[in-house]
Parts: sequence; C-alpha cells; structure tokens
Amino acid sequence: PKLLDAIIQASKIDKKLLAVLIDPEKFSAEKYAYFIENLTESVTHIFVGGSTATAKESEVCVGFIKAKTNLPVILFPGDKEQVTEKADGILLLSLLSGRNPEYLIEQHIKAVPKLLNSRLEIIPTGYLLLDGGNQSAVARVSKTKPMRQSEITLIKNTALAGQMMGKQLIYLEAGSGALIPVSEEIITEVKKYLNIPLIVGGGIKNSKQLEKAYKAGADLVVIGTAFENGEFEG
Ligand code: 1GP
Repeated sequence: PKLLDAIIQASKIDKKLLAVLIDPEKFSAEKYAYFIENLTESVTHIFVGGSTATAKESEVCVGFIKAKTNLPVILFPGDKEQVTEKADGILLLSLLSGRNPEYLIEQHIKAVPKLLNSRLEIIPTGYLLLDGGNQSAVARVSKTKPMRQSEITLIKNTALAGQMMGKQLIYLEAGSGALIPVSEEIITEVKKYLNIPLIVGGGIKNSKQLEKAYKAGADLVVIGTAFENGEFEG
C-alpha cells in the first residue's frame, strides 16, 4: 500500500503533510486550473470529496486534477457515488462519532461493486466529527451529532476503538468551515495513545493554526475552504 506507507513513514520521521481538499460540487475547470498549478510546495496531497457531490462531478474533478498534478489524489467521499477509479486511493471512512449505520457500514457495502475491481488503494479510516461551533454539512447529511470538544476521554477512546478495530488512519474533523478547529488539547491527547497517523481538518485558515495542529501532533492537516477562498498563504 504505497499511499498509506508514505503517510506512515512521514509520521515516523515527523515530516508534516498537508492536503488540499477540493469539493467536486464547487469545482470548475476555469477556477481550478490556475489554483492547482500554483499550490504551495508544502502541499503533499489532494483530497477530493464533498457532502453532496454527484458521481459525474467527482469523476470530472478527479480527471482534471490528475491531468494537472503529480500529487497523489485521494478520495474523501461523502457518499459512495463519489467513488471513481480515476483517483489513486480512497479514505474508506467509518463515521465513528455517530450512530447512523448508513455511515458506519451501509455505504461501504454499497461501494463494494465499484471498489472490488478498481485499482484504488483503500485506506480504512476512522472518522470522528467534533463540534466546530456551527452546524456542519457532515452533521446535516449524516444525521449524526458531533462529539463535544470537551469530551476528551470519549474522543480518545473512540479513536482508539477505531485503531483496535483495524482502522489505518484516524481523522479528527471539525467540519468544513468550522468556527472552532479541533483543539490542540484533543490532538495531543489522541496522538499520545495512537500508533497510526492522525489527520486533522476543519476550520484551519492560516499558517499559525496549521503550525499549532502540527505541534499538537497532527501528522496530516486538511485545508479546504481557506484554499478555495485564496486566503491561505502557505
Ligand atoms: C473538511 O476537514 C475538511 O472535511 C476541511 O475543512 O473547509 O474548513 O478547511 P475546511
């Protein structure tokens, strides 16, 4: 598993990773050609996904990105419809913070026919939605409640349960456009117990917040909105 191995190796030597998240629903070739060709050097991955993007939108978006960059393109799908062979890999997300079977196992079962004969690298990922101070699309679409950021022990134990169940990555998510990113305290506490790489995203808008997340223990940070709006200076 090349993609996962590279993430593990980077985390071992403390080389921090940065993914730009592109939502296929907001994608247009005119807007994104320049954007993709001018990413800062610190960007190591492109994630593609959104809460409500369609199959066609996802395929067009990934195809376009693959033609423009050699960075690994990893699906971060909000729905099985977004699975496209054109990407390099997929975070197969289990929404461990929620109790909706649709996002714990059902979507995955429905995705199998597409995944079975694809060359996508499948990366089992425990996905925890935390409260980012506003209503997130993930909460709305998945019909699940985010975990309160004050519930640090529960968050840590949920992440660890994911690891014990065989997840290869843990993703702490405050939701796209979160007002409050995942706290440093949570990142540090989860990272302390985890021996798989930790991804953090949601509401990170500038290099100061990015550095804080890294320092606290995030191995890979995901930034969507701030890149989209041209606010992130790298
Ligand atoms: C959302 O974690 C990502 O799934 C990124 O969030 O759009 O707030 O950067 P932002």
